[in-house]
Amino acid sequence: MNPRAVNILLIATLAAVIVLMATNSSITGFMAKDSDKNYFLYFTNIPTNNEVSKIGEYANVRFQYDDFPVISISASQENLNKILENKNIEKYEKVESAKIALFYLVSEQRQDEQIIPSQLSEINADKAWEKSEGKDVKVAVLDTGISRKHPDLEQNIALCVSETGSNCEDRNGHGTHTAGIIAAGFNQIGIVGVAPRAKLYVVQVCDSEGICDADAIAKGIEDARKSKVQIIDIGFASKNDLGEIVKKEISKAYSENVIVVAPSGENGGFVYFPAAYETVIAARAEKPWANFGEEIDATAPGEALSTYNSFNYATIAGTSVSAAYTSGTIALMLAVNPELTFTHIKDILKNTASDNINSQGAVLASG
Ligand SMILES: [Ca+2]
Ligand SMILES: [Ca+2]
Repeated sequence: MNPRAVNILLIATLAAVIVLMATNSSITGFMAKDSDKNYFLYFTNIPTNNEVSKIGEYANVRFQYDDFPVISISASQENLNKILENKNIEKYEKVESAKIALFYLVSEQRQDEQIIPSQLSEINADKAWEKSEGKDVKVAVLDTGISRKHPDLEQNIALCVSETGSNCEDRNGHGTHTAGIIAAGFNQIGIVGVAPRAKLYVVQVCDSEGICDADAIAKGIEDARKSKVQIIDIGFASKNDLGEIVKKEISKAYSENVIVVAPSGENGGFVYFPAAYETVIAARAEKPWANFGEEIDATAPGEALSTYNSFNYATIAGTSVSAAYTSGTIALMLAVNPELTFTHIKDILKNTASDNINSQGAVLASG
């Protein structure tokens, strides 16, 4: 055998070992398969460590939740049936996925000299800045992560955690765009966010393709709650209900006076989830493609230039843009009066539905 052939053989052997290591996901010897599906398991009583490790013999345990007797797993139908023999399991649900609330990417550009996007004067944010720049209001951004070294964002990032098994760095661009609308800095470069002195708590729950699994979403809401954020800005939407645990995590956030804001979706139909839940501020754009219904609480711009990957800037159309404008505005309000409740905020937004943020400028200006 010549040396080159030996090398190729060695590489092939190494590759086989790596593949084996990757599929053999746990010390219990459980072998994951591509055809495995993700499920939530709802327990009557909090499962013991023993119960969870027993499940780990048949499935890959994905998430456990601190405040609810629920776990998520990845398993084959056959192994799921074995797991369900445990009488402590009340029910199971398939884990749904949401998608980033993006209609389309209009363009990408450099933006060296700072401009104030026209949307900010449309919503009177620039006038509101005399009263409030959203100083130190904690806003969680649940999306594709963030470009952490972006010079227009870096100073406002307080925390970045990933629930997608990645490292929080945004490989899509959407999360970075959303974060910039809320809190891009007032400096020499790029753009300015609605609340340029708010603090960003980034939770990566969507992958680089913009797909967001409901079990990662539920965990991300838990992360945000535990970080004591005041606002949770959601950048995704789903046609299907995202399941009981997502709804419960959002209700818990609501009971802790955390304001959850979500986009209505972009197929021109009914309001998507989680925006459709009662304990969420649902945001839409005044565009024919933006989903609409009685659940809507805020109308805001649906297209904006904001920060993007590779230290760049991009114009994006989507209801995640509307949600981000709404979250930024709520941050301005909470900096002035941290005691405002969900109901207060919802009333302010609803009473002025057509030019909602416009009058919030007035609300802020009159104190
Ligand atoms: Ca800037
Ligand atoms: Ca609502």
